[in-house]
Amino acid sequence: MQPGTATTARKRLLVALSGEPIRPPPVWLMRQAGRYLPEYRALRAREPDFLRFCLTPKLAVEATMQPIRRFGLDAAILFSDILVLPHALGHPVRFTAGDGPVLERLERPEQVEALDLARARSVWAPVAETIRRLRAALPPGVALIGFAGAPFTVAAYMAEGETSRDFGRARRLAFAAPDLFADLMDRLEQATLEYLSAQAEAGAEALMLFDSWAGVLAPAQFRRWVIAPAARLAAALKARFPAVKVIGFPRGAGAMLPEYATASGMHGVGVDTATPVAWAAGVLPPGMAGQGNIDPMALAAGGAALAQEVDALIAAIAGRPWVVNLGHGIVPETPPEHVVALVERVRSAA
Ligand code: 1CP
Repeated sequence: MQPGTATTARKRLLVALSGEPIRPPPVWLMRQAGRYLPEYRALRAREPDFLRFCLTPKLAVEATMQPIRRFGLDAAILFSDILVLPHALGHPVRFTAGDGPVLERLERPEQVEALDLARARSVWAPVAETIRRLRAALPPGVALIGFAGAPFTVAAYMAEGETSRDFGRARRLAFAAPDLFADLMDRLEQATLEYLSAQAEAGAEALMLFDSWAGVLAPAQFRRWVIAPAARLAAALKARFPAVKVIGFPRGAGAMLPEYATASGMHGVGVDTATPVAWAAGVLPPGMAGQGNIDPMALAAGGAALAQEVDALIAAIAGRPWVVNLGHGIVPETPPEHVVALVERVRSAA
């Protein structure tokens, strides 16, 4: 068979995202590629500039494939970063070793007006090439997930200029300069739709919207800056690409999760570690898949504690369509053998 033509294989991720409670459930892990893998550290050493690493198809394909070769996961996630989008739009972003991302702090209208979608299309072009190569390289049962940061989380990094515990500067800007913030959000939403569309056209089979900092918002702001854009993006992507599945991850949504799930119309919704799974499984509309939510620290610890967390998750999702994952990304100190143990436990427990 030609590489990439094995479309008849049943991809467990896509089955679960279609609303079917298949067992064993599909499993993949947020940040399944990255620094906890020695082969990733070796590959990264070849390109110290992280954004350039993300935008070099040969390197991004290899980083995406590394966990697939090791662990037999049900999905691959494009190797990239949510901050590739502001970078592509011409907003200054850089990654410093150890300290996370540093961006030009956005606070003036001129900085919003300077965002350039035409330029962005040419900067993100290599991402489409990475996706085409991945579709040809992936084993038949493994689905390919593309992704972007949700507009609020990307705006939060831009307004803050760096990471933060509470993104207070970004929240203050949204209240103090509502027109500027709304303009920024509109432009990011439009760019995100185009960026995710380009990924679907290149062959991504599911698209995930990471709203990692949604949980810092008060309810009214959560509705305006998290739920409303997610609903518009999901509707537009479903209309353009009927076969593609969309997943939203409003991390920290808490009591707002039911409203997000119902209003967003996603095929799947990510559930963070702090959220009770049995409650989440009960409030998601019938046929909507949940995704999560093992504590990344249980994975880092491994052993009996990890086995217990997996068993509890499998019990809590009985009868529901579900994608087993962590509640947030793998931490760098995680021993790779613990991922092997997690995958084995999911497949034998269910
Ligand atoms: O030194 C290095 O190699 C860089 C470390 C690294 C990696 C491996 C960063 C910097 N990003 C990534 C890859 C990445 N980021 C992926 C693909 C890999 C995979 O999942 O297998 C994905 C999906 C992301 C998404 C991402 N980046 C999010 C959303 C998910 C989440 O974790 O909440 C966020 C918030 C970012 C920003 C970012 N990029 C990198 C770091 C260290 C951070 C977090 C900064 C912070 O703490 O605020």
